[in-house]
Amino acid sequence: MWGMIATWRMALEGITKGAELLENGKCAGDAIEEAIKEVEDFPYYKSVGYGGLPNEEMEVELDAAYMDGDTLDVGCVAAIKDFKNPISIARRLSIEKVNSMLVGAGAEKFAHKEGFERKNMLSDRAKIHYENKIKKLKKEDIVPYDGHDTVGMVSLDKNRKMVVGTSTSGLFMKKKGRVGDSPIAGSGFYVDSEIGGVTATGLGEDLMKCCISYEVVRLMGEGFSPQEACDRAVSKFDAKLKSRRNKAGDMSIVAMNNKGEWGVATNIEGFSFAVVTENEPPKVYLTKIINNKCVHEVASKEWLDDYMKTRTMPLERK
Ligand code: SD4
Repeated sequence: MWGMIATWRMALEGITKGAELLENGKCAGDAIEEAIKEVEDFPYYKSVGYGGLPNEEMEVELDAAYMDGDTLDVGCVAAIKDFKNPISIARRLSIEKVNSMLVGAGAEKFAHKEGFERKNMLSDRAKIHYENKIKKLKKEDIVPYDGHDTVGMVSLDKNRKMVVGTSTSGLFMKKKGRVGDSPIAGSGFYVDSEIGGVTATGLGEDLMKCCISYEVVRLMGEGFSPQEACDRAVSKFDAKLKSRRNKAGDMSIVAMNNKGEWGVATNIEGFSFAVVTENEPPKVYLTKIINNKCVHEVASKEWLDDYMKTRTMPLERK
């Protein structure tokens, strides 16, 4: 059995490419890297790679991580600027025994020395979003945009190796140097090939309070199905944050075990995700929450068409 699961509709083209690799016997790491690069390179996604929205200072600072479920190696970059594919840098770092998580200037120096491709990641479209936001600021305080479209993917190959990867520009209008959950093991991602893998998207500051990805892998290791493990973790942490702090940030997680079974849970309406397995062609699903449980429906053609139309629609300066 092989398969991939990923956060958000934007992962569809990536997992389709990853599936081809997995089907042809390539490893889970190659599938993840190629699939995430596809999302990083697509200019119309506002929260991953090129075209990602900038921080308060109009700089695109990116976070990414890669984890190998066989060796438990983890590599991460955080707040890195001006490199085309942060996921590839994270993968390269994952084989280092020390210095495997690098931030800012240190990450850039490493990437430069290793010959990774440089690119100005601020697109014209992202600049317009920034300028429009700045104009609105005369009326309101600066607050990070609360949309959240980090791409996180789990892959399983024919040899039962599992890998997880993430890539994000984090929150729009974040402070310079702000790092979310996406490059933090246990919070934004976790994988153990003997059990399964998980990745999260949502408000990083809250996801980190829960170490949610590790918790879901742990629950799967205790025998829960991916769906039960996801439902349990999201409802537990959503309730905990609400009781201790009166509110819980957005949290959505996707999981796959080493048999290719998958599960998804969220505390928001309208979460979408993409899945492919040996038995199921690449598909986008939408979740609904019914009685604290997440129910998944295949996205309609109308929904998919509308998604691409709104993403690529011309953007005007206000
Ligand atoms: C973060 N979890 O940096 C990420 C946000 C997210 O698109 O999912 N962003 O907090």
